[in-house]
Amino acid sequence: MMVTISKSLLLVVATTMASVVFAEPVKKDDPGKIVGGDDAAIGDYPYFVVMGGCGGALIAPDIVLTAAHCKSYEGQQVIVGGYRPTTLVEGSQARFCETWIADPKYKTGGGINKYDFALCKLSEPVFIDSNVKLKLNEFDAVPKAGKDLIIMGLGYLQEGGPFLSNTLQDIQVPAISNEVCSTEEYYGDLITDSMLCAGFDEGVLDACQGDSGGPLVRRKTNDKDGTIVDTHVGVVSWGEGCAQPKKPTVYARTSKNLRWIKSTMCEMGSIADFCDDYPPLDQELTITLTTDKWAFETSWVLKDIENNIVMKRNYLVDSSTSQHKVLLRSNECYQFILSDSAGDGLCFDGVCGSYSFDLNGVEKLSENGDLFESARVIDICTSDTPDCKDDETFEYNGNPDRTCENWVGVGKKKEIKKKCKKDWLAGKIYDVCLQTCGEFGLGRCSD
Ligand code: 4AZ
Repeated sequence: MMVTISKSLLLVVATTMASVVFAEPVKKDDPGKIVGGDDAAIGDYPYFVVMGGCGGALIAPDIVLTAAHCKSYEGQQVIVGGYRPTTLVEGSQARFCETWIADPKYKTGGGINKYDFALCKLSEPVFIDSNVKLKLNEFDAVPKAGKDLIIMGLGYLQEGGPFLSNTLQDIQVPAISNEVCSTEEYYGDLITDSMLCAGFDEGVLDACQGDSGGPLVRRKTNDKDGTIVDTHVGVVSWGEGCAQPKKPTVYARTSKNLRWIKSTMCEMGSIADFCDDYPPLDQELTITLTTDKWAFETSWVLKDIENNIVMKRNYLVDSSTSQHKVLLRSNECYQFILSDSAGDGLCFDGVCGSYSFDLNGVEKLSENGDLFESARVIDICTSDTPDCKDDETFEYNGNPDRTCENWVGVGKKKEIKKKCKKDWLAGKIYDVCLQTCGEFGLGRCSD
């Protein structure tokens, strides 16, 4: 646990950023409420962004994720790879916030913030050359309670300030389950699913004013090649005071807002890889139709929500089966309109055709041709399918060697199936080990 305080601190009077004073270093044995961080080493958090009053994280070469309750930073200079409040160190790069968008779901009041997310698009991208990578957490079940997380920032060194830090501070704090964080002694019903609490019961180490917007990360180090992957699990958002017992910092939970984050990034014109084909056509719909004895009477169209025709078919061959594959966007609704020009459905002389829909390999609907006369309208809505890859933060029973691949994927097929079906937090292991379990027909990767 990192509990020592930096040795030489240039302390900035918070009220007037212009008046800079040198103060005595904060002593290690200062009582009570210090935020309690260590000086980070230069280069430890190459994605950390100094926003001037808030923190942020570079989540794509040209996008910073921060908190909505920080002011709009449009036009403001920021420091990517920041380590000091107003000067550059090795690895720091200054940019300007070109555009700033706060989450429209963001709400503040009563001392709390909901959906406290905002994005800033940089004037120029920053390509970080480091063995430390940052990715966004996709899994609501992560982090498990008790898991060590890291926060970093240049915020107040103690509740009420007035001193901000002159060097980037970091601390490790354990994740607290929402269940515990919603008990009366903590924050009661102020905690929602889209929040995440982290900190010690007794306080002592904590984020504070000025740390807002900064990332809460789960660090994984690959011992073999020394690469580090930090998973962004939350944005510093709110809390009662700083480092108070049973009043941990509450973070905006990254996994709960990925769709907004990603789609907004792409709408802002980000160069993030996933924006190349945004919004992605990643939902495969298969339509299978068997005609009746008067095939030419049968036709259909598939329309999107704006009434654009996505696909249409008119048939000719009697009593034959055709299969049509079309890629749709996630989380959108489409309309399938099947018509029979003679008004006798998909039937002739009591012999009917049929049709069925299969989304990503899962049958959604199958009907016989006698359910309509002239037209049958079917709404087809897609949902989000997580990328078909294992959650890299998964480790069974806290053992770093028991990852999806190394624990789940080793052994006989039957054994693997059993492991995949095991309960893990609120779900099953196959919810997080998509790829490994999928290979054995259990996860979403299965055919
Ligand atoms: C703030 O004002 C703030 N200890 C952020 C986090 C916490 C308190 C205040 C939590 O930005």
